[in-house]
Amino acid sequence: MLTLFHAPQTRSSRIIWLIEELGTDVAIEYCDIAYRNGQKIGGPDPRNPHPEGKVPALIHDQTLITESAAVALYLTDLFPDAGLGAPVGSRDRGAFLTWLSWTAGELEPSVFSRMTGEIERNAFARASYDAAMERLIKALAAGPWLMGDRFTAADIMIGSTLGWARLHLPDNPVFDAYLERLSTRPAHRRARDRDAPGSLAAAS
Ligand SMILES: N[C@@H](CCC(=O)N[C@@H](CS)C(=O)NCC(=O)O)C(=O)O
Repeated sequence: MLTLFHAPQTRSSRIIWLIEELGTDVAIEYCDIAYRNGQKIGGPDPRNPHPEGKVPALIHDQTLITESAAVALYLTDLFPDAGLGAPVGSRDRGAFLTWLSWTAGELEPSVFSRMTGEIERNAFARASYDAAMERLIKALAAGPWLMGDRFTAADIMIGSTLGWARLHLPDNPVFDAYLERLSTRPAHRRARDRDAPGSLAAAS
């Protein structure tokens, strides 16, 4: 049994997208969180098993998995037939792990340093941001997906970050074309419909 603890318009939204791409059955527990985008919006939800009260948190039977990249790896390993990951021993495994980790370790901090203005005050932050953007543009320019012809969970991790951070990225058509390709995926649309509780009912 798989259960995802989720709050709308947060990093757990990308896990709903992944679940839709995988076509697997995962129960979604909509829960409260204390902060969104740095703003206090409530308190941690006592039902949420994440040690810091954050989302995403995934429970698989008795096992708790947190951190989006770990959740993405866990699910793609659990459902290898969906072809959204890279099994141990496959040629793509190294690149796949690299992009998942790079999103959390390099891309997100770079985007935050751009959003907070840190890159204007700190030469190292500026250099890291520029390097991240250069690497990403180069990787996406070949396309259609991050790792070439095959769409993977790394596209979900990177694509969701680029989506919410688009205004803070360089004005480069490579980003727009990539985001456009991602937005036409049926699973992406279905994930948006499931993001908030009752959102489908509200829309109809
Ligand atoms: N590195 C974590 C970050 C998780 C995270 O910060 N999630 C935010 C939502 S985007 C959250 O739950 N915030 C609530 C809080 O800080 O209390 C991941 O990628 O899973």
